Order: sequence, then C-alpha cells, then structure tokens
Amino acid sequence: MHGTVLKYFSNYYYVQVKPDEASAPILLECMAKSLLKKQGSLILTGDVVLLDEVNIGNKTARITEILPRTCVLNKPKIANVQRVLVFVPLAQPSLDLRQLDRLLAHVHLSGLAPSVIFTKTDLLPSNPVLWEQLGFSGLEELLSFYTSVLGIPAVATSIIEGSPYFSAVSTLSGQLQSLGGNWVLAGVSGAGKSSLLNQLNPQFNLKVGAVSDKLERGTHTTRHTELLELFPSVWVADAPGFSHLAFEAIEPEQVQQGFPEFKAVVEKTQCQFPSCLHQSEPDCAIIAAVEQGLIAKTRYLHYSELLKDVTETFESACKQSHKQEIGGVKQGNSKQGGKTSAVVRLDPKLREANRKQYNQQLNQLHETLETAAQENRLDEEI
Ligand SMILES: Nc1nc2c(ncn2[C@@H]2O[C@H](COP(=O)(O)OP(=O)(O)OP(=O)(O)O)[C@@H](O)[C@H]2O)c(=O)[nH]1
Ligand SMILES: [Mg+2]
Ligand SMILES: [Zn+2]
Repeated sequence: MHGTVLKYFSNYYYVQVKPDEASAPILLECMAKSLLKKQGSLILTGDVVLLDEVNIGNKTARITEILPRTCVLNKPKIANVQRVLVFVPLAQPSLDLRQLDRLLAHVHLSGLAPSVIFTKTDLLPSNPVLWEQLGFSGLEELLSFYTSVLGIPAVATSIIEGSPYFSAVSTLSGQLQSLGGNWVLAGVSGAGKSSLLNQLNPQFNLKVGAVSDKLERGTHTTRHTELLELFPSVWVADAPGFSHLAFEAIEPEQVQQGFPEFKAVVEKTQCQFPSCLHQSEPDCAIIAAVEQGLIAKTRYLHYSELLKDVTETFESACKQSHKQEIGGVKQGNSKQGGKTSAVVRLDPKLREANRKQYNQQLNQLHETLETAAQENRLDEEI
C-alpha cells in the first residue's frame, strides 16, 4: 500500500492512505523501517511512501520506501509540491523586497512556480518617502510590477474585515481552486501564513503568534510543515517561517537562473563572455538592459547582493575542501614581491570532483541539520 506523508510529529509520520478507490481516506501513524534510517533517508512532508505492517483497525503502519520525488524545496523543507505561495508582510515585520526577491530566486532555482501574497493591507505604509526608497509609488504599482513585468501572480490582502483588499481573500481562494495541486506557504515568521489559512478554512484552527513589538519579528509559531486539504484536489502546506534565507548549495553562475527576466534579455543579446556574472565585465547585455530600463534597478541590485553572498559562501567552502585535498595536489611556483613562493593548485579534474563533493557534503549537512531540527522540535513539543 502507498500513501502521502502529511506531517511529522512526535517521532511519528502521519500518512494518508486510501485502501481502495471507493473508501474514504484514512490517516495512519507510522514509524520508518530501521533500514531507511540507516541509509540516512530523510522522509519529508509531501513524500509518497510505501507501507507494510498496515493495521487499519489500529491506524498504524511502517514506512518501507520513499517513492521518487518530483521535487524538493529546501526552505521550507517539503517534497512533491508544484507551487509556492510566497508571503510578504506590508508591515509588522516591515516590507522587505530584498527578502522577497531572494525567496523568489530560491523558488525559481528549485524549479517551482511562485505566486506572491502581500499581507496586512490594513497596516499599509502610506509614507511616500518609504515607497520612494522601495522604488514604487505605492501598492498598486508594486502589484502590477510583479504581475505584469515579472509574470508572477500577485495579490494583496488582509484578514481584518472591512479593510482595503479584504475581498482579495476570495480572489485568492478562486485562484487556488482553479490552479489546483500541492502548494507550500513560504515567508518570514509573522507574515500571516497560518492566519490566512485559518481565514480560508476556519476549521484548520492553526496556531498564530503575535509579532514582537520591539524587534518587529515573528515568534516562529508554526513549528512543523503540515499538508492540509483546502479544497478537493488542492493541498496547502503551512510551514515554519524563517528570519533569513541562506543559499548554500549553489554556485555563483547559477544565481542568475533565479531571475527569469535576465534569461529573456540574454536570449536576445548575449554578453561578451559566456560565463558573465553581469558585474563589471565589458559588453554585458544585462548591465545595458538595466541602463535602458528593461530590467528594474532594484531587481539588479538584489541579484548582485545575492551573488556576493553566494560567492562568499562558495569560496569559503571551496577553500575548506581545498585544504582537505592534500593528496593529489600539484605544486606550482609564483613570484610575489621578488620572492618565489610555493602555490598549491588543484588539478582541474580534482577541482570539478571537489565541487561535486562540496555539494554532496552540503546536502548531507542539510539533512543532518534537518534531522537535528526535527529532534529539537520534538524536545520542544515534549
Ligand atoms: N493587522 C493584521 N495582522 C495580521 C494579519 N494577518 C496576520 N496578522 C497577525 O500577524 C501575527 C502573525 O501571524 P501568523 O499567522 O502566526 O504568522 P506566520 O506567518 O504563520 O508566522 P510563523 O508561524 O511564525 O512563521 C498574528 O498576530 C496575526 O494576528 C493581517 O492581515 N492584519
Ligand atoms: Mg505560522
Ligand atoms: Zn553580462
């Protein structure tokens, strides 16, 4: 028998199964087969799994295998979703378009489709200086930029009845129903993810938490990722929010894939260098497009900041694995200030192997951290 993991809680996986087409779905409390644990296979919410030792009366079973995934999103950690609903608060915590573009890049790099929801329109900032700093005249222009220029569906709403854009909740509900599939909610802690799900279906009764006044930060109320059936054939996963989104397992050249409007430009006009990172290289099509107003300056700025971050992480990880690769190194000579010093250079083949090793190590690290986080959550729940 197979089923879908809806959540992990207190050391058990909750797996929904349908014993046959006609029967109603049943939720089973499952442990994982010890071999799966030994192999280090991490079972995720959204995974389709094979089961044995199924006891429908006791509602228990054992997970023996994880079926191939269509995709995995790292933050929040979930498998087999098609769409990500990115939450961006307009206030409390304050509107942060850099964080939004980072998150959109993360979703695009994971090969998923994002939609954006700007929350808390009742607290909409009206200060024109603030909007000017953000590069938009107001919310309408912001919405139209993400929807029309970037082609990412975007809505703004509030859970406070009678406030501007309140009716957009039903527009969103219509969109979710017409697109269908599995969705995961992503965004900073305190953005209003759980609150909006409760608004869409009050029976969910999800826990919500206040945003701290002083720090203007959420309090990490949602602790685990859980798939819920919102409408027939529409599943949504409420997930823990985060404070900062780090990009670890990617290389600097990949960052631009997180900004789809760049691709449209280089498809028409190529940069002089195929490996151009669009910073200060000559004859760069992206820099020219920014100057001509074809690419928004804020998006280019957010790309450059993310590129810097990724490059720093990548270089320090490469240095780290470089040191460990003492066997198989080539000794070269270079002249510095009249002195000859020995430089250690890696064989290019080894460098390539190093990158792969580096990515593998990072993936392993992610899994170890996630297991540790799950255990911590467990401790907190107890
Ligand atoms: N004024 C206002 N407050 C809202 C709105 N939506 C949510 N909130 C408040 O924002 C706070 C955080 O909401 P949550 O739904 O817990 O946020 P979350 O994104 O699920 O946060 P985490 O679970 O920590 O990731 C709560 O105090 C909510 O009542 C809104 O539209 N307007
Ligand atoms: Mg929450
Ligand atoms: Zn370029």
